Amino acid sequence: MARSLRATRAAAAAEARRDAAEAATEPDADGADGLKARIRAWAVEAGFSAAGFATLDLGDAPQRLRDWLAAGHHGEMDYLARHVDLRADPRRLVPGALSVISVRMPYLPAAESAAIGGGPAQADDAAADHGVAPAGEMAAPGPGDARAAASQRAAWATLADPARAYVARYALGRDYHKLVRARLEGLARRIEAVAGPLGRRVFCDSAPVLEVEFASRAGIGWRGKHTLLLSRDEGSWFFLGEIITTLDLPADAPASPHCGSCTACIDVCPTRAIVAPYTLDARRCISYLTIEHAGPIPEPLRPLMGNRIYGCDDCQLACPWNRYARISAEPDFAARHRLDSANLVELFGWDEATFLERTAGSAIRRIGHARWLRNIAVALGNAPPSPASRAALLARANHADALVREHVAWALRRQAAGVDKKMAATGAADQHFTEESGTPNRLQSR
Ligand code: B12
Ligand code: SF4
Ligand code: SF4
Repeated sequence: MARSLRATRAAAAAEARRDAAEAATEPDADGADGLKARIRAWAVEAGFSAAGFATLDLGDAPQRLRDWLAAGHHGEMDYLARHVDLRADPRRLVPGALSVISVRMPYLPAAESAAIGGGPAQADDAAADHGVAPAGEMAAPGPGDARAAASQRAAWATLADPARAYVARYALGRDYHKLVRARLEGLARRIEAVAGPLGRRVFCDSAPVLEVEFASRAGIGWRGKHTLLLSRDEGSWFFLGEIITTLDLPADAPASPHCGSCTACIDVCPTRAIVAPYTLDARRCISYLTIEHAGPIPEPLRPLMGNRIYGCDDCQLACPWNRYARISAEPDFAARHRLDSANLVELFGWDEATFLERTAGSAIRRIGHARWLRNIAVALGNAPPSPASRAALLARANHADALVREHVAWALRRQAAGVDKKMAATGAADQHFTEESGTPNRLQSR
C-alpha cells in the first residue's frame, strides 16, 4: 500500500516535471502570459510548490499594520515598527518595481521515528474534536499524503508527552532563509536570461515585506484566521518567498478564502493569542515568547506553554486544511539530532558548546544558549514532578545568567508544588520520593 502510494506520487512528480519542462520550452511561450507560464514551471523545478503574480498594490494592509502596531501587538519586535514605510511601499526597496512573484516552499518533515508516528489523533480527527467543519468546503476527505498525516500525528504525540520537548516543525532541520533565497536567486536569473537585466530583489523572511499579504494577492493561498497563508491543495506547512521586480507581469486573481465558519485555530491556541479572526497579539504567542522575546516570559503565560520550547504549531495542527499537507522534498528540512522526539532533561543538559555545535546551521542557534535554557526550564516546570527533572533544574540553579536562574527557580517551585499536590492526593510519604531519587524531596525541589 505504502509502496503503491509512493509510486503514484513519484509518477505524479515526474509528470509535473515533464509538464514544467514542456511549458518552459513551448515555442509560443511569448508575451507576458507565456513568460508567466515559464516562470511557474521554473519555480516548480526549483522546488517551489506554487508561484503567483501580483501588483505592488497593498490596499488597506499598511493601515491595518499601523493599527496593529498602535495596539502594541508586536511586543518587542521593534523592527516591525521601524520599517512601516518600507513595508507599505516595496518600491522603496526596489526602485521602479512593478510586480511581485510570490512562491511557496513546503517544509513539513517526515516523522523521524516510526515509533512516534502513532500519535493519539490524526490532524483531521483532532480538528473534528474541535468541532471543525469549514462551511461546506470539505465535502471529501483529503487526498492523504500518508507521511504528512504521520508527521502531524507525531507532532500531536510529542505535545501530549510532557517529558518530551516540542520544537516547531519549521525549525527541526536546517535554517530555511538561505535555501529559499538561493532558489529564488536561481529563478530570477532564469527570468533574466529571457527577459534581459531587471531591477529585482529576492526575499524570504529577510526584509520589511508583507509576505502573507502579497502571497494572498498573488493567489497562492488565502490568509487564515490564524493570520498565516494556507491553500486548498497543501494546507499551511510552507515558507513564503518572493521576487520583487521591475518586470511588468499581469496579476493573478487572489485566492478566495475557505475558512468558512471554522474557528479551530482560535480555539486550540494555548495562550489565546489569536485575539480576533486574522489578528494575532504576538505578546501572547508562544512562537514570539520562545523565539523573539528576550526577557523573562510573563509568569501567567508559562503554565500555558506546556512543553513547547521553540516556536509553536498548534494553530496549524488543528487546521482541517492540513489534511491536504505534503511532506517536504528538501533533505535540509529533515529533523536533525532527533529534535522531533527529544527529551526535555536531555536538551536541558546541553552545555553551551553542545548547543552551538548541535544548532549550527539551524534557526534555533539565533536565540542563544541562555534563552534555550529559559524555554526548557518553563517546560520542565510544566512537567509532572520527577527526580530527573528536579536534578536537571538543580544543576542549573546557580547559572551565571539571572534570566536562567529565575526561570529555573520558578520551575523548581512548580515541581515542588506538583510533588506536594501528588502527596496530598495519594497520602504518600516523603519516602516515595526518597526512594525514587535517594535524596530528600524537600531538599531537591527547593
Ligand atoms: C513578525 C512575524 C512573526 C511574529 C508575528 C506573527 C504575525 N502573525 O504577525 C511571530 C514571532 C509571532 C511569528 C510567528 C510565526 N510565524 Co512568522 N513571521 C513574521 C514576519 C517576519 C512578519 C509578519 C508581519 O508582518 N506581521 C505584522 C502583522 C501586522 O501582520 P499580519 O498578521 O500579517 O497582519 C495583517 C492581518 O492582521 C490583517 N488583518 C487584520 N484584520 C483583518 C481582517 C480581515 C478580514 C483580514 C482578511 C485581514 C486582517 O492585516 C494585517 C496587515 O496585512 C513574517 C515574514 C514577513 N516578512 O512577512 C513571518 C511569517 C508570517 N511567519 C511564518 C511562520 C512559519 C510562523 C510560525 C508558524 C512559526 C512557528 N511555528 O512558530 C508562527 C505562526 C504564528 C501565527 N499564528 O502567526 C511564515 C508564514 C508562512 C505561511 N504559511 O503563511 C512567514 C511568512 C515567514 C516566511 N517567509 O515563510 N511570526
Ligand atoms: S503559534 Fe501557538 S501560540 Fe501562536 S497563535 Fe498559533 S497556536 Fe497560538
Ligand atoms: S483552523 Fe483557522 S485557518 Fe484553518 S480553516 Fe479553520 S479558521 Fe481557517
